Amino acid sequence: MADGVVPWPEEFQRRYTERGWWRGIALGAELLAAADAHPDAVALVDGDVRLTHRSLAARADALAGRLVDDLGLQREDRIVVQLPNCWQFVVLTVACLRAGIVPVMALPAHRRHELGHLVAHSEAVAIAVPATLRGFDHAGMADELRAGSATLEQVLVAGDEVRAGSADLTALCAEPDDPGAARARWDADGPASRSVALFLLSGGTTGLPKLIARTHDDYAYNARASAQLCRLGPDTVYLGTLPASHNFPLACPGILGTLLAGGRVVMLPSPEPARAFATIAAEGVTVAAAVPAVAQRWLAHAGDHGAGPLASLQLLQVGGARLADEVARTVRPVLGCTLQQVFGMAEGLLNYTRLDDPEDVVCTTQGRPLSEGDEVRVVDERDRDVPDGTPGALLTRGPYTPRGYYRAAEQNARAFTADGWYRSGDVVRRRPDGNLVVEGRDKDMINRGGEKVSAEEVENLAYQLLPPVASVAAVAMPDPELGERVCLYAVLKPGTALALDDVRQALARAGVATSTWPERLEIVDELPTTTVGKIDKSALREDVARRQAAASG
Ligand code: OOB
Repeated sequence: MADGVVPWPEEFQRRYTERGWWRGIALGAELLAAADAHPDAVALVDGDVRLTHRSLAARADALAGRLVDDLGLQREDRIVVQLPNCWQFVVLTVACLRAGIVPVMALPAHRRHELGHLVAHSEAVAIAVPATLRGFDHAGMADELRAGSATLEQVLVAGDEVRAGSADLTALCAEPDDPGAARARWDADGPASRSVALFLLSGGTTGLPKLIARTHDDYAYNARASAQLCRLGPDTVYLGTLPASHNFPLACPGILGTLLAGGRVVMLPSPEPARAFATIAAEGVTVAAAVPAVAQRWLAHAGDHGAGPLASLQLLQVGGARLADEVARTVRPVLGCTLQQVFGMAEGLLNYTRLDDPEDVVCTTQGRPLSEGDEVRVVDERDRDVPDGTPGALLTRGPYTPRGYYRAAEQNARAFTADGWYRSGDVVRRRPDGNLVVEGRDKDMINRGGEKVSAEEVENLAYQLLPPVASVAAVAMPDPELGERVCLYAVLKPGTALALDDVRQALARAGVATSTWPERLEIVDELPTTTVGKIDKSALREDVARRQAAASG
């Protein structure tokens, strides 16, 4: 196991293997075996591009070879992957899994600030970006990052214009002349199943995102068991419209689960309803995943224009943030498909409602653990178990829940118990039937429509970048569309002034992802404190909700 990766204790590794959850097969090899069973079926669709399972596998094996031979990458090297939902993302991911090159799954919204951290912390030697996306010059940013990094050597660009000094990812993904040879190399020399397959990013409560090392054994199980639970098969057509590098669309069961089941993945870079509906109709999509904010937009669109285009859709998974029970109840009547609630985390544990659960369970709970191997405790402030029906903090361990963050001893001491339970920071209630209801959270995070913003990170940036600031607190403010948005409370130094626009400009100059930017600023004389002298964030959350209510009459 690579330095800085916290392993599962031997006895757990043995148990997970004996129970057949860990198969001892690298995820890339498992994907190839699945491709072999349906070589001529279409595996991947992105606009006009349609690749069969055979072609996807051949391109991935060839790309893996080119990354090593032409670009000098080696097994265990890290590559930061920041791509929109496009076919190259899938080919690159499978290529890395075949060769044991480790993708660090960045999000398209990330900017210099976040990517610089990811490159440094993972010691990445390469980064893959689109040329431009929504008017932003990603290739230019990647060049800047390379200039400022001691490790970063290769910039791979997906797009029509690839400047000198960068590698053309699309060209590198070309079909090989000799697919047999491209494949034989990795069949003979693939990565070990216990090794790190990829790094996911933590939703982040403490500053910048932490890296979560997911192994081949654990992540293959994550995707395979999820695919089974969701009854995916060769007839599945999965719509990948949430950012593909996020755990939910990647492997819950998502892109990897669909490919393992021999199904078809349709990549779509945005969940905008008109286009998503048209794509669902054109491609006969059977399964889609959404965050609650997207589900609500789809419901509204179907309300206005009808759900006719969704005739093929059997299952809509919703997760990433709490779905309101009232909204959940409208999914079947309005969209005509089964709803599945997914309460998961990049750190591992996945809870799903089951496809044959009664409507009450599907609409009012966030489901129950995926695996028999998942251990879940609900505890009070002193880590004592509370009875079913009582809200408490969620602790978990299991065959796809790693025992620590990568190279983060200090955070691990807080986020994991001494015997390896992960503290998810969610407050849940377990019903007697085993289903969990997410009641809230005790972590300092703002869940912006499924995108997780660390309050501490916003506060750190405010102190660093805003000279007028004396003290600050970032809190969630309620929002009808996204659930929550970021509100910044600030106490200013005497004689200074600060406007929301100043805050946003400073963050833009520092290259901070826009999802982190506060959308409301409240200047106050002092911040309320609790009896122990900490900033009282629940008082601030109530305060901003009150101000919003007052403003809307
Ligand atoms: C998913 O993963 P992350 O890592 O972006 O965020 C995890 C956190 C959870 O700890 C919880 O606070 C929140 O997101 N969350 C939910 C939820 N699903 C996630 N809160 C309430 N209800 C839900 N259904 O968000 C994620 C990963 C895999 C599958 C699905 C979601």
